[in-house]
Amino acid sequence: MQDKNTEKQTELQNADRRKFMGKSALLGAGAVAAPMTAAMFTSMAKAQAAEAGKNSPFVHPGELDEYYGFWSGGHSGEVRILGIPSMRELMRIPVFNIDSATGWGITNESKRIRGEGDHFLAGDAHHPHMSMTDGRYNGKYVFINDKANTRVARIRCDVMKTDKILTIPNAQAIHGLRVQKVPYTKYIFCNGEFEIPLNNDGKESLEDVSTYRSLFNVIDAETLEMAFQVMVDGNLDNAEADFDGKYFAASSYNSEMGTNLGEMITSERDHIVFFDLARCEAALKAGNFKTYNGNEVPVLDGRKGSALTRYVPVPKSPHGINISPDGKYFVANGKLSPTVSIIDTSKLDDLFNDKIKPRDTVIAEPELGLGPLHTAFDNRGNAYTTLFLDSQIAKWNIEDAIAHSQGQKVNYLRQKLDVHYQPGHNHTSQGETRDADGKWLVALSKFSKDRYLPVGPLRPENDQLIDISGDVMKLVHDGPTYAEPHDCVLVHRSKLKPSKVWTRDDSFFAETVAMAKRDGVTLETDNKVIRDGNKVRVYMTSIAPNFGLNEFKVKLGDEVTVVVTNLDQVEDVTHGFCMTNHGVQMEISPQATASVTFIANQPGVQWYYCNWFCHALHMEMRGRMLVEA
Ligand code: RUQ
Ligand code: CUA
Repeated sequence: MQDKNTEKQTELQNADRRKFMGKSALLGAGAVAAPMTAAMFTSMAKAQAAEAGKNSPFVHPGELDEYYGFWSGGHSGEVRILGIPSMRELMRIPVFNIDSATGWGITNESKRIRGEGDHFLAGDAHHPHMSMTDGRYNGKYVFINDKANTRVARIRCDVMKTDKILTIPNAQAIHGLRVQKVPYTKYIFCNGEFEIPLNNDGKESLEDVSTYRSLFNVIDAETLEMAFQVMVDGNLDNAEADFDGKYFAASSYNSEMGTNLGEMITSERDHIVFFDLARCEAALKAGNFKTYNGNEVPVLDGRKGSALTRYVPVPKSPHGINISPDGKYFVANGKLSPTVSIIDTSKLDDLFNDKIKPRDTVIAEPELGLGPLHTAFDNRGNAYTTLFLDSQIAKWNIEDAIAHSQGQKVNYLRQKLDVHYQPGHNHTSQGETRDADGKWLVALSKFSKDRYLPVGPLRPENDQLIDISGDVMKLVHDGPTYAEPHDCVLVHRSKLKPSKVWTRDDSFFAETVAMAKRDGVTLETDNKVIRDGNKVRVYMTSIAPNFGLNEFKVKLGDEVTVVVTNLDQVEDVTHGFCMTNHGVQMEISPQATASVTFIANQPGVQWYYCNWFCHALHMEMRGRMLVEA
């Protein structure tokens, strides 16, 4: 946020920077040029004269933001919560990563949730999406994919912790992920991006590309278990759901099934594949599926010619697929084509009943600029498309674009706004739901270049906040972020009611409670050491600034499990437990129980301490593990 003078200054600097960016952007591009017509310029000039919105990005000290932003943490593997419009980072939720502060990946509770993928230390999160009821956020869960290790995770929005992680079989590299919007999020679905042999056991078809497939994955949202998979032609990239509860869509940039860049971009058109949910469920019921790789997950055949799918050709290596909040149009973003393809959802029934041809569903293909990747929407019929190569957001009107394609002389382009630099996703406030409100747009720019103080060769990305409430878009804030947050969603704060303290019967630590019960221990009152062979379980309470046990004794080589229960009732009084020189630490928030298991492999006096600041005597909150040799 800046005053008038610095604003002018930055504008001048920008002109210079952009010349340089334009060149470097086009170098690797191989893209088609999109000349702007004179008419486009006039209409844009008009728009520039129009009013910018007056949304204030200022959230003064002590004031609260209007929206929760759920941000992917990219290849950091986490999810972050930002406040919008302040763009302040409010919390980090470890998911696929290991987190030293909370003990995610260290505690027994998190290891249970991390399950079979617990040995992975890395992840690549892309697409966070919240569960919905009737096309509106319901505040229950946020789902996120892990491209790196073919997983999907679920975050509980009451406590903002990951509560389930599923490794997807038969597929490789989960990319696009969306939730069913209507009638409610029964399913989430996600794309296996990389093509692999159906039975990928290394015994056959290693080289024979004709046996490679990508799978569309449908997951039960409540159990987070596989419902079914659909085999397709071509690979799969991004995904989207309609507002009728009937069709899912996915984009394919490699319809060629090439294995190198040249092969992947040969076709002028790739496709969007549509899935008919009812037909898929019927096929499943009728047992029309096969299984692979020795697991039980049903795989339906949705290749070309199947009743389950339809393939709509669109130019060229499409990336994002986004639906307008009125449910009328899917917009496929051309990436290597300067166009987006508008697909009329009201024509999908006819398409699936073979009354029309796939291309008949494409009612307009407006030209927007170079490198369209993703489109977001307001509540006034406008769409906002990121132009990766042009480093711009194109604002355009959907109905005008359709009228234009029908031969009417209307300008559909409203404005192009420079962003810094090279945006991937963008997202409007509640724009993927019926509650799209047209207030804010976030552009997730892949490069920050010169926007911040230099911090070494590795730079942050740049998430920019744009006021879209007026006739023209206005850039109001630059937000540096780490490790490519691909995507985010902006959820009005009224949709969420996070807990302030844990409840003692929470399932998050239920197994630890059950273990205590077997040991005859009441976690809320007892401080006890239980020996079971060379396994030692140490139960202690914590209440600022004391651990219930000042010391406990074990033998060298014992497997020690420390269970800490935080008895503080006061909001925000979190304790920690760190055993020095053992790589062990964890968070225990108010009314929670957390546990960690390690080997007492060093003799002598080993101090443990509380590492979340809790009290004036926080430094004194420590005790001794006495290890007998
Ligand atoms: S997708 S921009 Cu995962 Cu576009 Cu990254
Ligand atoms: Cu308890 Cu710091």
